[in-house]
Amino acid sequence: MSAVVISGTGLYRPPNVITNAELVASFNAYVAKYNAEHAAEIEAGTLAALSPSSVEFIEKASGIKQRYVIEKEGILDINRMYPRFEPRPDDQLSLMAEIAVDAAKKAMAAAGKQGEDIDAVICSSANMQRAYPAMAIEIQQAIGARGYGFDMNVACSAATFALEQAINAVRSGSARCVLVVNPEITSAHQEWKDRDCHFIFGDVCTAVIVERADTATSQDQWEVLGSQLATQFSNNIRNNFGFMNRAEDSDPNARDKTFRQEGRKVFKEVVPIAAAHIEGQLSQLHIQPTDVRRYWLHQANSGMNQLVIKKLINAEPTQDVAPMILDEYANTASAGSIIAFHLHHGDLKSGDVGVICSFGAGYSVGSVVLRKR
Ligand code: CO8
Repeated sequence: MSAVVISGTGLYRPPNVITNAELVASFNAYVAKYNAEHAAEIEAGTLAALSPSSVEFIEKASGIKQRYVIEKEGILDINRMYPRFEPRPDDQLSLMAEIAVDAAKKAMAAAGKQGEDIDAVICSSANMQRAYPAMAIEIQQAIGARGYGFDMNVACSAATFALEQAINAVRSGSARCVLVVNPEITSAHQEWKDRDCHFIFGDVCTAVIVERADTATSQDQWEVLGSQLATQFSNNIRNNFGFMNRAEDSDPNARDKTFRQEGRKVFKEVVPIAAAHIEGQLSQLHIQPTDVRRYWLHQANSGMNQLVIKKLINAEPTQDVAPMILDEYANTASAGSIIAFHLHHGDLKSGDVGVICSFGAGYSVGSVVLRKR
């Protein structure tokens, strides 16, 4: 059986930045307007006043300083507070496919691949733009790939779970070279009106080429030593938006139809799950956690990553051991650990071992152990 390698990655970064200061100014203007409009009910005690947000809270609680978004004006408009996307005709490339193709072309260039070299496309993301046809098939056509394509969703672990499918497809021989794309347009399903989570997410797309080692020509190859997935049901991160909303006669704009979470519970419960997961996988591979040169972890909260690393190596984490990209990109759902890998692997040497690991909604955790060739 041929070894499997990651031979190229690509990143689409949206053109617009929203800083915490801009976000909080807009949110607090919305809060002032809401409270003024509902002054009588608030005074009578029949409605709770909304509380303002703060830059200090956001940075201290999460480590996030800004986020990239595809469209900014609609989000900051206090009479709207979600992005404004133009609907496109069916014969035009859809937005999600467009950002996926951008990231895919960069990953293909890094791996030295043409469209015809790719024989499977997996589009994996926390939310799909439509039900069907699969986004992956539209992307497959746009890049001129052969074979097959399919979509999948495991929320924050969508990328690592897709990597395992790609690795297994190459190992089993059902594909020789797989493109995995993670277009995360989180701004469309983030709740920008809720101060508990309005600062969390950003838009982005990542792409990874997974192929047989004996066909890889890239200068930058990472052999897959193993991948491991685990899930455990939890309602602590949930979004009830779905195709049955209409049949249920429920309000499509109700609060439960966008992202919501019990952030503190998630923090407490997911940290030990993630640390134990990585430790267990490394142990099976006879690798000590302290012998791992770099951890490319899910990017949801800087404190969470510090605790995971402390549990693993019993030392203070540094940017060198576990690089954070959260301050600049915010939480990009499944793409976070892949962005960290994409931006922070160039300095590693042949033989160095690294771990990509995601954790989040589901709960779900996925890890891929790599060795630089
Ligand atoms: N400004 C000021 N104060 C605030 C704000 C704010 N914006 N928000 C909350 N507060 C207040 C609270 O009301 C609370 O006040 P009080 O003590 O009086 O009740 C106080 O600050 C503390 O609030 P929290 O306990 O909520 O604060 P935390 O320290 O727990 O920090 C975090 C909140 C940052 C959310 C933190 O809990 C966290 O990061 N948890 C982990 C979350 C996580 O990892 N989630 C994973 C989600 S991502 C995922 O799985 C993908 C889902 C699919 C993608 C969806 C895309 C849209």
